[in-house]
Amino acid sequence: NKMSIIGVPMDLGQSRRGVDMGPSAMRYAGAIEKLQELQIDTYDLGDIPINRPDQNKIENESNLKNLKQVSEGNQKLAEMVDLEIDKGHFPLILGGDHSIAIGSLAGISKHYENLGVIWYDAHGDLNSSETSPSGNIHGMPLAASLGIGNEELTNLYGYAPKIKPENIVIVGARSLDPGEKELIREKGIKVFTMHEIDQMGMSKVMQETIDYLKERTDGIHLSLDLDGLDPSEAPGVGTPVLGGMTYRESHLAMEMLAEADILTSAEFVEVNPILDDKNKTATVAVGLMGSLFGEKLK
Ligand code: DIR
Ligand code: MN
Ligand code: MN
Ligand code: MN
Repeated sequence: NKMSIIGVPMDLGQSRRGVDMGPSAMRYAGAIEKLQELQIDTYDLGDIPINRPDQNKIENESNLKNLKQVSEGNQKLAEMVDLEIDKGHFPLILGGDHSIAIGSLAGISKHYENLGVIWYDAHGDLNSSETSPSGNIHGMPLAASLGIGNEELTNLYGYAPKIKPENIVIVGARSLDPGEKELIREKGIKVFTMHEIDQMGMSKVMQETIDYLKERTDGIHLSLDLDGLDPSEAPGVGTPVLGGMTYRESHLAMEMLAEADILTSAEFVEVNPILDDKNKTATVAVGLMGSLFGEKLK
């Protein structure tokens, strides 16, 4: 029942400044206190140092923005996550933009044969340098972890791939780029878009997700991008997309995961306090952590 909190103040995987303050915003919204209330033995390891790019030096060896700093930060994160799992601690990673999932998965997946991933997001994050419309690495972590894209990202922490396409479930997608749709089709990745959530209801979507992953994986990571929620309830994100999952649906999803007791690691990303409304999004994130770590069961 030991949990390690790792903050990753990374905002170089996308173009809106401020998401590097996400870990602070979630701590100020009471993340650590919430976990302690739930009788979790919580170790806050603070934030990983992230190097800023040298503004005087233009790097144009690829169309990947801030590639060097993003991969360096992710390398440090992977080492730290790996170490915490070695100690038997549950890693809870606080972002930072979603590019940090590359490091999280690199550190986690060493410990599993068949790591499952629940990708709770408005986006697929399945772009590569070839398909990305933006050059932003936060749109690429799932592809990179599948071994698709630039080698510095795919081979981070010295091995590839980190995950298998059949062990992924994307929940809440409503903004997929053409290259991402093609990859989803080609690899047969399981996706519950907003259409399915509307039609089936969140309860059935999560039950299917849990049943599907439970029988084929030996560990499950939750990667929760706050832009998966509707921007009316989580406005502090860099790439908001209308028509998202509600606060209530998201709590239900977290409660079902708590009840199923299947998660072995988790991360909360893309909280940007500069774009937020009085730290509302970080507060929502902390509330979701409460449900995810068993508030209802206590
Ligand atoms: C878009 C946005 N698909 C891109 N991705 C985001 O830049 O690749 N992911 N916002 O969370
Ligand atoms: Mn290890
Ligand atoms: Mn994302
Ligand atoms: Mn997103």
